[in-house]
Amino acid sequence: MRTQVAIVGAGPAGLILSHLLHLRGIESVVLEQRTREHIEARVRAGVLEQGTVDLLDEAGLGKRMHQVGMVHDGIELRFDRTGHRIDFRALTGGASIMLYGQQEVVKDVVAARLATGGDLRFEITGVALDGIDTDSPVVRFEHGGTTHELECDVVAGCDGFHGVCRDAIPAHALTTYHREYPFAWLGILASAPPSAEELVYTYTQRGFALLSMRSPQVSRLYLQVDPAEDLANWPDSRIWDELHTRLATDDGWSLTEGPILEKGITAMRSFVVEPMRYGRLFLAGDAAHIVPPTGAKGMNLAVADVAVLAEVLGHWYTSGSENTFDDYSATALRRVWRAQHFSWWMTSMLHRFNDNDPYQAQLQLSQLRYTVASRAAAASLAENYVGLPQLRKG
Ligand code: FAS
Ligand code: PHB
Repeated sequence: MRTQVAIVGAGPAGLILSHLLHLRGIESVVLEQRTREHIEARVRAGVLEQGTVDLLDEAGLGKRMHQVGMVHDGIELRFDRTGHRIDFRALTGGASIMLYGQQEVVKDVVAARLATGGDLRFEITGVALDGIDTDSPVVRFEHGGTTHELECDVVAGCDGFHGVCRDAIPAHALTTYHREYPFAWLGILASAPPSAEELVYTYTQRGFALLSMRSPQVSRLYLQVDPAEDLANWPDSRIWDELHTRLATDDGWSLTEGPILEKGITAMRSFVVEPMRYGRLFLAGDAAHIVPPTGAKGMNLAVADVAVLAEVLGHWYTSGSENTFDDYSATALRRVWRAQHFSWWMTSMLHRFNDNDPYQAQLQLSQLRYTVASRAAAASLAENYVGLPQLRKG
C-alpha cells in the first residue's frame, strides 16, 4: 500500500496534521494503536491558546468548540489566601483562551477526517520504520492479524512521548534535554459546577492546586502530590479535603464538591529532542517535547508543530524543493523553547519543592507578589499564557 504522508499516532498532532494536509490536497494514512473510543474519551488538556482557536477555525474545525467551549479572559493567581486576577484581554490587546477539552478536539477532528474520506487505522500494532534516511521510507505494521507495508514520501512521528518514532532516529543524530520534577499532579474530573468563573492557580505551603473546568457542570481540579504517590492513598474525601485546604481564601469563597468521575496521576517532566527531523521522518507534538502542564502548553505546542509541518510539506509538494525541510525543526523549536521556559517558570513559581527550603519559598512569594503588582510582569505572564504571536492574528 502507498500514501504520501504516513502519520503514526492519532492524538491532536497526528489528527490535525492529517486534516491540514487534506486541505492542501495531500493524502495521508493515520496509524493508531488504541481504539477510536479510547482516544475520544482520553481526558487530558483543557486550555486552547488563541492561536490554536484561530487555527481550528481556519481549518473548519471550530464549530462545536464555539458552541460548547468557554472563552476565558483571564486567570487567578491565589496565594496568602488571596486571589489576584491576571486580565488577559487588557494585558495582551484582546487575546483570550478557550476552555475546551482535548478529547473534544479529538472527536471533532476524527469526525472531520472520516467525513472527508480520511484513512484512520485503529488498533494497529508493531509499527516499525524503515528507510527514513532515504526518499522512500516504509512503515510496517500489523492490523487484524496481517502485516502491512505502507510506502510513503514522508513519515510524521506523532506518537507521543512513549511512541516508537523518536527511537527510530540514531542516537548520534539527536540531542536530548530532560528535567524531572520532584512532584506530580493528581487530577480529577468531578460532576460539580466550577466554583470560580476562571482558572485558579494556587500556591500554598502544602503545595500547588489548580481549579479548572470542562463545562458549567463539570470541574477539573489538580493537586500537587509526590511523584511516587499511589492513587489508592487518595480516597475522594481526602482529595476534596486537600483541595478545600489549598484553595481556601479569607473572603468567604468556597469550593463546591461533587461525584468524582475520573482521577489519575500525571508525572511532571520537561523534555526536548533536537532536531525534530531526520531524513524523511518529522517528529511533532509529545514525540518531540514534553512540558509540565502548569503553563497549559502541551496540546497547543502539538498543534503549533503540525501547523508548521503542514506548511513545509505543502511547499515541498507544490515546489519540489526540500529547502524548507530544515526550516521545520528550527521554526518549531523556537516556539517549543519559549513554551518550555514558560512552563518551567510557572511550575517553579507555583509548586513546593521537596526540600521545603524557606529561602526558596520567599523567592516564590516575591515572584508571585511582583507578578500581580507589576503590569509589565503580569503582561509577560499573560502573553505567554495566551500563546505566541506567530499563530495569533494581529
Ligand atoms: P498524544 O500522546 O496525545 O498522542 C499520541 C498518540 O500516538 C496516542 O493516541 C497513542 O496511542 C499513539 N501511539 C503511541 N505509540 C504508538 C505506536 N507505537 N503505534 C501507533 N500509535 C501509537 N497538556 C496540557 O496542556 N494540559 C494538561 O492538563 C495535560 N494533561 C495531560 C495528562 C496526561 C495523563 C498526559 C499523558 C498528557 C497531558 N497533557 C496535558 C499533555 C497532552 O495534552 C499532550 O501535550 C498532547 O496529548 C500531545 O498531543 P500528541 O503529540 O498528539 O500526543
Ligand atoms: C485543564 O483544564 O486540564 C488544565 C488547565 C490549565 C493547566 C493545566 C490543565 O495549566
